Amino acid sequence: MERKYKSLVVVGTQWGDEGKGKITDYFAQKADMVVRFAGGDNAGHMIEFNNKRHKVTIVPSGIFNPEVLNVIGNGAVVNLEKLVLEMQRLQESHINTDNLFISDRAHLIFDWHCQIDELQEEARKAQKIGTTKRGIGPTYADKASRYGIRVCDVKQPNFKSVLQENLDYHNEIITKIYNGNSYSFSEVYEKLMKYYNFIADKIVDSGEVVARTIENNNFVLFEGAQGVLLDIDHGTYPFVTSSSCSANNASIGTGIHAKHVQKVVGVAKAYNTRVGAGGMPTEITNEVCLRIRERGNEYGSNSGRPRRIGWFDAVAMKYAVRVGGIDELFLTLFDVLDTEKIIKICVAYELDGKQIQTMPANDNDLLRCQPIYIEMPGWQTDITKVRSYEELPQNAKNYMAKIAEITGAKFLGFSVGPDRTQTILLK
Ligand code: 2SA
Ligand code: MG
Repeated sequence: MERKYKSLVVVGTQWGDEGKGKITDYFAQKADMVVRFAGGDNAGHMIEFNNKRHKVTIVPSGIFNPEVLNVIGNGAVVNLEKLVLEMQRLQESHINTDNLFISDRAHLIFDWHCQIDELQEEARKAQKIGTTKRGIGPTYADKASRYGIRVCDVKQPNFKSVLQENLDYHNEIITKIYNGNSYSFSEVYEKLMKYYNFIADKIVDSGEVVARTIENNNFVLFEGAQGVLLDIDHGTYPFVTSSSCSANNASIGTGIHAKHVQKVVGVAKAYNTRVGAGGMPTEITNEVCLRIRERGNEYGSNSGRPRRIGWFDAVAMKYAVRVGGIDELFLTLFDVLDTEKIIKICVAYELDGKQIQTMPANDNDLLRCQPIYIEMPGWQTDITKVRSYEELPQNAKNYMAKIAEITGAKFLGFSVGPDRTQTILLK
């Protein structure tokens, strides 16, 4: 791949698990820096090369390239224990983590956030979100309500009293509202310092280092987590995550101006999946669902939950392309559809007797949307060994062309398997 950009954002266009890790890794091989700008260890980014599969949840996917600097930006939320354990796991696999840095402005996930996440889910009745229980929602809620603790706070002289007040506040919520387990100051402080000391020399002002890298004409890759349909503002609220996972947040979540963001690549799975609750108009539960789930290994990479499966939803994709400012799409898990005789694409919804072509704002409305499909003949050929667009069977080319036609987006490439060699650029 030629290096054409100074900055590029890779985001998911559906409900996460589109293969962002793989596509980020593809571009990271030419990048100078990879930056995470949203989410926390709720993400599960898989990268496979040399017959070995790696997973990262909070460490940026650029870590597999020794020359690349990796930064966790201020828009991400960080569980220091999880971060350090992930770094150690990578080191055991001979992946060097010296080039990893963390924003001084990132908010910290504490154990109480994880417990509150779990207790809130239990307490919800009709509106269980199906979170990953990684404390993501409670940490972003604290950030917004000014109860958050940031990386830069830990070394302040008054930190112990700040932590004590913060702990009292969370203990109160946990015990009085949810009847949960409280925390002692010493257990929290000692654990925090143990892991903080591992990363103390990695703390940076992410805006400063990212801006400097771009100014020096180097290539910065912004790595999204989750997907546009899980975005706190533009996703299927309330069944969303708690961060802005669209490309718009690449600037806010790292500390640079939006004018530095040159191009946005949206990763789109060849069908739809969703893990967690909420409307999903193209969901299927028949034998096609079971086949796709097995062929695509559609289980939560952290939680192991079986993912819900659906046909490609072009209405949702068109929406994600618009909201997400997506310039080009990368089609992933294309080979999973190899065995299908008929492949459906949802081109409109029927809501209360009317055809619509945009996503409704309310999840109750989305639940009532009936998909209107077109059917396309499958290619019924193994495409995992395809290494150029020209080698694709005609029906597979037609499928891509149809998606491009309906969504108005162009394709930059596609992928036919988990290995690095199975990622193909169109031009
Ligand atoms: P949370 O934990 O507060 O962010 O959950 C809120 C919703 O966001 C969904 N979500 C995800 N969806 C797909 N993949 C995710 N990452 C893991 C993976 C998930 C896993 O890669 O497989 O292991 O289960 C992810 N993270 C959050 C979540 O399902 C809720 O719908
Ligand atoms: Mg994932």
